[in-house]
Amino acid sequence: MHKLQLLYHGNCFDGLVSAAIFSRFYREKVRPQTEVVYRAMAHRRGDPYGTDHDATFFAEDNAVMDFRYSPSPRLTWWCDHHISAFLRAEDRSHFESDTSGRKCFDPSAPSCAGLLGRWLSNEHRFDTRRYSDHLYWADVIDSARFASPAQAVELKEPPLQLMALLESGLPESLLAELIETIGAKTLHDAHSLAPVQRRLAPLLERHHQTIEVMRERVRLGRGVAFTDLGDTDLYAFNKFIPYYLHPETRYAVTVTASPTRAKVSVGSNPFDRPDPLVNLAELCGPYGGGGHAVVAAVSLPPDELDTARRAAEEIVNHLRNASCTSPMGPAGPADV
Ligand SMILES: [Mn+2]
Repeated sequence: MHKLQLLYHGNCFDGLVSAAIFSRFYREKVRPQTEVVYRAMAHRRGDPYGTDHDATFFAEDNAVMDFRYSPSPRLTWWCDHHISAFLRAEDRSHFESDTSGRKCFDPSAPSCAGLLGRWLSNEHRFDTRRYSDHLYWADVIDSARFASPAQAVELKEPPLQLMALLESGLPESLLAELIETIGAKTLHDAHSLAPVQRRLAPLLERHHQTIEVMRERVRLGRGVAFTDLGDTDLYAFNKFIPYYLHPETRYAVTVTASPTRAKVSVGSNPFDRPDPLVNLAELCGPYGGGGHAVVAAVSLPPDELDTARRAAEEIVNHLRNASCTSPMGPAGPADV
């Protein structure tokens, strides 16, 4: 049977919703008799597609959603909104000279799923009205437009629990089941899947434990909240906890160590965005990281925790100095 390989940003609500919508679109509008092979992608040092892109894109059709561009002629569909989408300048020119009508990029889009939904409905006559709830939550989650730090941390709504579950890392088989369910049904149905419910209970318990550990450890200086969780197994932390604990936080830098990577997560307070903002994707770039201007990360192999800590220290210092030169001054507004 005809094969579509669908590569998507894994462990990410937006990546999954994008994959779900594209998969349905492809089988409804492009080629109904298709076997879809899903592949979750993660940002890492070096080229995530390996040295031979043509070999990575092995299927008849290869689509990438919510993840980096490749100039390989075997990449036939692409949609992304990451400002770090192009590894090299020539990749960007390659995309700009594309005339297939099957590639879409807009770094101003709050979510890839939202961008994909508008593009498929406007350019490819795909009815996305059934996905209005999906797209609403993808926009909220991927651009961190939560109503409050409490909404983002207390995780009462089912889509937010799905978000937390995805960030914790799931096996590819469950990711594929989730993509299929999200594409065919509601987010509520995806949330109700037995393997989802089974994993959620211990995850939410750990989440509350993480809040308490971060409460004890976070060091706030000049608006930068630094937390080192590298000696714990609390690597799937909710990135809004620092802003929930200390609303005056401008940037949060957190070191974590999981079995698969040492990581520095760098974010800016979405409820009180620093202005001017340090571009965090650019700040993480020299360490092999990337992401968005407002939230980015550096991921290293698991045995490079010390390197991650040194990178975190430099990033914290940079951000504290940046805070120093802001109009607010090092101590924030004067008391009145
Ligand atoms: Mn995204």
